[in-house]
Amino acid sequence: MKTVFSPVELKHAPKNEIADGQLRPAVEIPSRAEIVLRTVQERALGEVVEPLDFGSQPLHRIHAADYLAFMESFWDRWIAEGRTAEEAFPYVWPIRSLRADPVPEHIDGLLGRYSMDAGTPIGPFTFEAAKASANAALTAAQLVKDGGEGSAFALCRPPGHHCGKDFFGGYCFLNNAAIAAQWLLDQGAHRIAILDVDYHHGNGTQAIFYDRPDVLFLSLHADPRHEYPHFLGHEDETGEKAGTGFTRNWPLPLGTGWETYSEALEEACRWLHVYKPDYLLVSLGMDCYREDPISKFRFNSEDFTSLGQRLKRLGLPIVFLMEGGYAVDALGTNCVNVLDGFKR
Ligand code: SP5
Ligand code: ZN
Repeated sequence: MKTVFSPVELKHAPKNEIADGQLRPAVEIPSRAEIVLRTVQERALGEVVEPLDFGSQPLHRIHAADYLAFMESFWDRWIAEGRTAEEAFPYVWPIRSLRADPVPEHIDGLLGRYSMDAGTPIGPFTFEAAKASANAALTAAQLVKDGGEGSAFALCRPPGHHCGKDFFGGYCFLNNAAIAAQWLLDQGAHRIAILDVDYHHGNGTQAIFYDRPDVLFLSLHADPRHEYPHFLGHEDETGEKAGTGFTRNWPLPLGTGWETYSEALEEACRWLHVYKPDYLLVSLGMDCYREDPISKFRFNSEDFTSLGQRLKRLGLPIVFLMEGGYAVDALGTNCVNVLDGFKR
């Protein structure tokens, strides 16, 4: 299986995040991608290729033009404001009773207007890295569509599944899976399924496709009653309008291990079997691991192999896209276990 990765993805290098009432060391850091890359090479998963540049058009198919313009211009504005902090955080949001529009002109208003949380710093090279990450997703999709590959791995960083049409958050700035899904549809595919196995609910991806039947969104994750993103990912969210029935969520209790997880996974696989997508995109987080520093599931490293093996049995063309996973020492092993399990 080929891996798609660009060193430009490493240029987003957050120092801190706001968590637990503190400025804490960031967990979504460049070494995550480096260890996955190294393990891909050590275990000879397959060739590593650089992404092609798909330009801005595929981004505009998912994200709002004003959001993309904000992301593109943000760091220059931050500097022009005379801000000296080496990374930016939002602190005020247009929640209930406040107006998202008109879009503010003040830099702090803009940050809040286009974000969902205070845990996702923006630095000088954040958007450049996010675009490289999206290009990795698109290139992996193209390898499977035109390159004669039955599967490909987009080593995406920063991740994508929390950010929506017009907001960043959850360490995500461009929704890589959504961008790749829409690109495949625009190339002539009829139905795409996205299976999100990151520990956190993929709120951004769900919201983007919530009213559409051409993208089936399935997510297994920690119950949002007890875990980030807190405000989406409940069992009763099943889509709306033409998309009714094309979203499914399996919120699972804190402490979930492979035994419980795999039962929910079997249900998700049945949905995939019925839907018969042209392509399956897997939002692949490794944060279900028992040692993950911000998560509370109990996967062992071998369970990631089982996950890959189960996905193989679906017999679908598949694009893996990396999302979360913060136990850096084991991240390479856990990620390549999925991909290796899939190959076997
Ligand atoms: C892509 C992805 O996995 N994003 C996750 C974003 C989670 N951000 C908020 C994490 C808050 C964790 N709080 C628990 C801290 C334990 N000390
Ligand atoms: Zn996650």
